Amino acid sequence: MPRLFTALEIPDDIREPLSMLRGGLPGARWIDAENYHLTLRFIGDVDDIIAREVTTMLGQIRRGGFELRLDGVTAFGGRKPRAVVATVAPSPAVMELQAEHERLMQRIGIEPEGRKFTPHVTLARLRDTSSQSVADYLGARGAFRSAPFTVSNFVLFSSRDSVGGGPYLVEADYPLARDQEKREPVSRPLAR
Ligand code: 2AM
Repeated sequence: MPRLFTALEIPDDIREPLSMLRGGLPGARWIDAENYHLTLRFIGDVDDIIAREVTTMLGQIRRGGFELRLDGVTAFGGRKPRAVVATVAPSPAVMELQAEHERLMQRIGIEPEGRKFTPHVTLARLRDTSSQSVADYLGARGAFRSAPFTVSNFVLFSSRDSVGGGPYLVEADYPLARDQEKREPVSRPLAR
C-alpha cells in the first residue's frame, strides 16, 4: 500500500542555502537536502485502486505556474517543539493549488484534512529539544530568506518511511502552465 502525498519540489539552488541552516540544535534530526519538499496534501496509505484515482484526478488540474519565496524559519509545536521549518512568503497561488488538491481528494472519498494548511518546508524533526534551545536557534537563523523561485510543476510522492523522513519517490509529475501559455488565448490576434 503506497503512502502518498502531493508536494512541490525545491530547486537545487534553493536547497543549498536551506541546507546551511542545518546544525546547532541539540536533538534535531535534520532532513537530507535531497528530501526537502513542500507538502500540499498528505493522502496517506491507500490501495492501488485509490492511488490510480488520485493520479487521474490530479491530472485534471489546469493551473499556471507561480513564483514562491521562502521567508523565515520557525518551529511547529509551541512549548513542545516538534519541527523546524522554513515558511513561505504569502502566496495566493500556492493556497489555491492546495485547495484544489483538497477538493479533488475529497471528491474521491479521501477524508478531509482537518489541519489548516501552512505551507512550509520541514528542515528538522525534534524530539526532547527544549523550547529554549529552539528559541536560541531561531534567534540566530530565523531571518533566513531565499531568492524567489518559479514553481512550474507539482508531484505525487510516495514514501515508504512511516516517520515521513524520506526517501521519497516521484510517482507522477504534473506541469503547471507557463504564464505565457496561460496568456496565449488573450494575446492571440483577433481573427479577421
Ligand atoms: P511535515 O513536513 O510537516 O512533517 C510526508 O510524510 C510529508 O507529509 C511530510 O512532509 C509531512 O509534513 C506530511 N504530512 C502531513 N500530514 C501528515 C501525517 N498525518 N502523517 C505523516 N505525514 C504527514
